[in-house]
Amino acid sequence: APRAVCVGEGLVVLVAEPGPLEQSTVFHRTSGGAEANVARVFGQLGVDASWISRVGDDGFGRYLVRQLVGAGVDTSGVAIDAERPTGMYVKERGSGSGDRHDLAFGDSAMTYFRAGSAASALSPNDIRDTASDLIAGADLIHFTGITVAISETAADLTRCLMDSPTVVSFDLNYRQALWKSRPNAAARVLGEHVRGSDVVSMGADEAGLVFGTSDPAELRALFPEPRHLVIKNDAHTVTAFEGNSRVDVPALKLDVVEKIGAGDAFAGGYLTGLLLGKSAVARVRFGHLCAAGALTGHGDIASVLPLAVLTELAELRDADWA
Ligand code: KDG
Repeated sequence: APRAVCVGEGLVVLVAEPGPLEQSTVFHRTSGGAEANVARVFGQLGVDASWISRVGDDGFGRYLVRQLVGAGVDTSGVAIDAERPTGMYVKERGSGSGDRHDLAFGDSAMTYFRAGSAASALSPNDIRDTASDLIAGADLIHFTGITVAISETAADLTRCLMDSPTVVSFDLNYRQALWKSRPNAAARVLGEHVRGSDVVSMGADEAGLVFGTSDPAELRALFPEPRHLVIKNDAHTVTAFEGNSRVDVPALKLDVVEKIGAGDAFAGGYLTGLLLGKSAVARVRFGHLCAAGALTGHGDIASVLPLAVLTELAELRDADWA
């Protein structure tokens, strides 16, 4: 099986019932964190996946590790940090009416409790020892703009990863809240990571916010460096460049319940397709099919179809696809 390593923070997710937070009395606990989510998709699809991270020496940290192990992910590269807590965030679900009427149905508000978390202490030290073997043996390293943004030391780590000879996958994952103390740095630092990676994915909307354009051709002109550049136009279509070739693949038409986590599920599917040597169209369809699992539920985590089913659907004729 292909081997992949995902590097980034895992977060405990508390879904408030009902919102707004001032009135929430019940919280449903689940788990998230972009790179951990991707690792779990890999695990479900039979990719030999490892997660490199730091968690607190607390019940939430143990819970996150257990979730990853349950999905078949190797957690030998996860350090337990006795000094700092496991990060978390609270999710208030939009309903389009009722308590959080300011949020559209399918959108959610995220409130982070992660400053000073165990994972914010990620640094190049975390890829020495055990983890250095994981990195050396991997076919792919995946991380996102969240890892880049959580601290200076974590950004030092992502720069080390970019310098490694392994194929590096970078998902933009622009989180405005994580850049608010230095809003002008986002375009420069994230742009540097786009240029330094081999496989890059970004949402058209976030690309517009960070780089000033959502147009796939303009983004390709801005970033000719990564061999693979994937632009996701919300739920509608995904444009994937490989070198100079371009495919546009429509998404499935779904009743969207909630979007958080869909990008990670897409990345897990797309990258699995890449690791398995699938065509560009099949890779994007793998991504769409996995994203569907996240879009149709409230969790950040997608449960994905078995690989054999994904493969069959990815090979449909265009007319039978969407
Ligand atoms: O992509 C989903 C993630 O945003 C969510 O799981 C939380 O990692 C997270 C973040 O930092 O926003």
